[in-house]
Parts: sequence; structure tokens; C-alpha cells
Amino acid sequence: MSSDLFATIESHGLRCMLMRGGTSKGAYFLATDLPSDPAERDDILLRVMGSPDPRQIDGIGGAHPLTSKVAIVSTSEADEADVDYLFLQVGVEQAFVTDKQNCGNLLAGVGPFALERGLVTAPAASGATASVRIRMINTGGVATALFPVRDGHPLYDGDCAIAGVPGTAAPVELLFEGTAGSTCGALFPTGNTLDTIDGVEVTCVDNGMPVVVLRAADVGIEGDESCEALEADHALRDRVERIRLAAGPLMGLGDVGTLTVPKMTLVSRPRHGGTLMTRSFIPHRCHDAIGVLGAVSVATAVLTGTGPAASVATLAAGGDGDGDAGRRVVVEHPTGTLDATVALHHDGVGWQAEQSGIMRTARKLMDGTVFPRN
Ligand code: NQM
Repeated sequence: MSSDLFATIESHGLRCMLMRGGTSKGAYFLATDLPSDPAERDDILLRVMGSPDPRQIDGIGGAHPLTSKVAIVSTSEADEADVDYLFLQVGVEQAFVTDKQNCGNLLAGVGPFALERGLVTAPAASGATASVRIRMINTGGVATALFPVRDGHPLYDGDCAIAGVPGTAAPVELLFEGTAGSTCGALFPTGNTLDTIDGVEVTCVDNGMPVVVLRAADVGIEGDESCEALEADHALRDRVERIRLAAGPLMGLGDVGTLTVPKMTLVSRPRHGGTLMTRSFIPHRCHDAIGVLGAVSVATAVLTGTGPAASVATLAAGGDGDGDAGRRVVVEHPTGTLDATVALHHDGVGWQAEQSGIMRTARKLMDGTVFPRN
């Protein structure tokens, strides 16, 4: 028996805002506009996005994992947050909707969306900055989004450029707390900063996103190949997937065959003056850039000073953003660089990650009613 809301959506459509969040794009909904039953909700979302279909031709999905994403936002009951954000990855070719990972890129749109929908208010003064505390439901942890507002509304235009997005837009600063062990329960879920899987040295790390970091050279590539070339290399993809499937149980994730985590990041020496070069499989398509929390996790691996990431990194000595807010790691990726600031220290017993920060932009693309296909 379907809920009344389900029936109403079938006949009248569903209120939806399409936003670019960082280098991803997704459909943003108020939780109250969607059925509370996850099976009903997922059924609607698959039909909204047009999945399963490699082109998502009969829906609003963009035919790639980075553009087949959903953010569900509601007022938070938690003292430490203003709003709750649930991220859902919607399969493109396969009919799945999963909450087993977070997305720091779509997160960039959550503060502006919450303001657009009246879940939070912002200072009216021109030149003011809104601050929205966002509880990340998928993983725990709180992100604070800081973005400019005008007359109490989000300001989308600005002069902040991020790699992977043409032009410039208003900055959205994201500050993270409590992301260590977000999905795996521990920052270094195997208990080590260096393991060997299938003969390859890896660091398994989860500072907001479970990631397996390995040296590109150890799987026979340079590390700066194009995504097209990497996706066409089936032997490489099989090798990387074998390592991923073996890493899953070691990271406390169990059988990850049908999960979108852990992500796989192949690292090599920096080519453009950054800290290190990356190519990320998320987990089967190659990322045009790198995920936000994925980058925070890779930066965390760098800062331990051990393992594949540290072995290829050129980290500016001392001074490079060092301080309470953390250390800056410039992560090179296929379309540019992403700066992640991570505060990490070893307390004599283990590594502790306190906070991290990253700069994104976001933009409202469309606000209206979406009609799920039949
Ligand atoms: O790691 C892609 C993205 C992401 C996730 C993915 C992300 C993050 O770029 O926080 O942003 O790894 O699936 O949107």
C-alpha cells in the first residue's frame, strides 16, 4: 500500500532543485517532500534520475556517477547542527540507490539550498556571510558551510575558481569536524598506515571517505594518464578492483562488491608544483577530478609520513599552512588541483584527525517540479 505522498508525487510531480555542488551535480530535495519509507523514496528517485540506463535519457541524471546524485535536507534536531544532509548515490546503469557513502561536493550546495528553502536564515547585510552547520547523516560528523549572501539570499556569483568547473562563482568554504573513521570506524581501519595487498603497498584511510591509496607505478602506470586511457585499460581496472575487494573486509566494510566505497586513488609524484598527483577510481569510473572527502583522506595519508602517498609527495617543509587549522596538501588530479587543509597529530598512541577544510563553489541551476517516469 503506497503512501499518500507517493501517490501525490505520481500524479503531480515532486519539488526539486538542481544544483552544481563543487565538481558534481545533483537533485536536492527537502526530506518532507519525499516519502519517509526508503523503498518508496528510492523507487521515485530511480525514476526521477532515469535509472537504470547508461544515458539516463528519460530522467534528469547526467549519465555519470558524478551527475547521478541526490541530496536530501531537513531541519536538524541535533544541538550541533542547523540542518541534516543525507546523500544518496543513484546508479546509472544499475538500479540502485545507496546511502553507504557521503559526498563532499554535493555538500557544497546544501547550505545555499537550506537558505533557499527557508530552513535557515542569513544576515541581511550586504557583504554578509552565512554559516550553516550541517550534520552529515551518512557518516556522522558536522560540516560548517560559509558562503556569501545578499539580502538574506545565497549569492552564487563570485570570483572563486575551482578546477573542473569552468569560470568562477561565489566561494563555499567547508570546514569538517568528526570525520575520522566516518564509515570504517577508525581513521586507519586496518590499524596500520601501510599494508600490502596482492603484492602492492597501500594505505587504507577514512577521514570522511574510505580510500585505498596506492602507488600508480606499482600497478604499472605513470599516474598522469587521461581518464579515458585508464578506463580503457581493462587489465589495470581488474587489478585495482581485486585490491579493492581484498581491502573491503580489512577496512571493516565486508564484501564491497556492490558498494561504491572504498574509492581507489593511484598516486604519483606531483607534476604541477602541488604535493602529489592522483587518479581516482570511484570505484569503477575514473574521477575527472577527486572527491572532496576523498582528497581529505588522501591528504591525511600524506601527512602520516608513511605509505605510498607520503613516498611520492613533495610537502613544503614547515610553514606550508602549518598551524591549528592544519597543513595544506595540494592534491593534483586530471583537471587541476584541490587544496585540502588537514589537522592531524600523533598522540603517542595513534593518529588523531581534528579538523579539515576545503574550498568549493556551488550554483542553483533549476528550481521546479520533476516528474518521475512511469
Ligand atoms: O569524496 C565522488 C564527488 C565524489 C565524492 C565519489 C565526494 C567526496 O566528487 O567527498 O565529493 O568519490 O564518488 O562528488
